[in-house]
Amino acid sequence: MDAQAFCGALEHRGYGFFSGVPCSYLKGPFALLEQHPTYLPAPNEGIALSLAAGAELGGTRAAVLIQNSGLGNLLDPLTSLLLAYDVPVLIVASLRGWPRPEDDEPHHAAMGAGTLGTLEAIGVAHGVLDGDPAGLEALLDRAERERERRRPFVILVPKGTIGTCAVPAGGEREEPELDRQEAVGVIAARLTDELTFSTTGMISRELFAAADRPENFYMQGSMGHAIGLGLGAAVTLPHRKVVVIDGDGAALMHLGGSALVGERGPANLTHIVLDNGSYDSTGGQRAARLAWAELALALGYRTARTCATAAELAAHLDKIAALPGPHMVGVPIRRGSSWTPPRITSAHTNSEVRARFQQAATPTSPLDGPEEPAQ
Ligand SMILES: Cc1ncc(C[n+]2csc(CCOP(=O)(O)OP(=O)(O)O)c2C)c(N)n1
Repeated sequence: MDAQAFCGALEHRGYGFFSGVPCSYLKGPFALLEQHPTYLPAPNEGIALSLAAGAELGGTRAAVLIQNSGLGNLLDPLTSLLLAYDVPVLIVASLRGWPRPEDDEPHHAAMGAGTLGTLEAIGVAHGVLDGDPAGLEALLDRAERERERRRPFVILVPKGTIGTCAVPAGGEREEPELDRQEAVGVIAARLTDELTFSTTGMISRELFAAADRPENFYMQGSMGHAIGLGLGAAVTLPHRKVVVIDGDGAALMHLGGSALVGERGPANLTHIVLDNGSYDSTGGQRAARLAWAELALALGYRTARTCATAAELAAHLDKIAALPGPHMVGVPIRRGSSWTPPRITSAHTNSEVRARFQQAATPTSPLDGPEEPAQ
């Protein structure tokens, strides 16, 4: 089905407010909705749903577009806000990992198999789009009937059901000097024995391509949680240096993790945010913008700096290697990339990534391991 026809059908039914977090299966609708005056790119799917509920309370029909992996972020406001206060919102969710989980990346398997059952378990009506415009109208009719009962409705979108169209260029700032490959290349060249957590999507694939090493934990899936992983490891392994390579969209998704970094202040943690102002891995959709260095200082990080060139980034990473953190390094990078790095699963299963990382993190058992530092 054509993306224009899909969005047109929603607007025809009176939907006038849109929010969401992108999925590559919904690239077409996102490209069109980004041009809509009342589209708000949400930091996470739960916030998208609360924005939509606010719009509904204000009298405007609202729709939220998400990847089914984001159902976990959205379940609380779906159950304890929409269902509890009778607020009808239309949710459009892609179906990664469905119908055959083995045809998709492993981090989509459990939610792919469990999306329909989860909705059934909480009693939210839903239907799977088949790419036929008449099928969409039938689903929107069902959404209408749920709306009369003041209930939400979920349209589930399998792979290849809605066509893509080009994402409009950002154009709101000067083109950064670095691209993702260059920035990750500079960082990777400086990694020795640091435990390194890289974020969901292309950034992890880029690190894998630049320097595959046991100390790399490629966190595909669980978007926004790389900083939580890094902080947990930094606090429990204070004798090890920990580097988190984040995307701006992911860092924003669970920004609370960064607040805890500032509050706890682990000296051995460096948080690098590659900032392209977009969700590049899912097609380059616009993301909310933040001044990462300024924000980190306000949160309590010990040092923070924006590095816009390869030379500046290299010199700064060398300098802070000898200084106590936590450090924030913001790196403006261009949207898009001249190549597509390979998937990590082309070489390693997730279990291998985890096992060799653990071996590198604690080569000896905790009993013979390094002594606890004095408190
Ligand atoms: C909870 C959740 N929502 C959405 C996605 C889909 N997704 C995968 S990567 C990505 C974009 C990440 O953006 P950013 O962190 O800025 O890194 P970039 O892709 O720009 O390198 C999105 C939206 C996901 N994996 N999980």
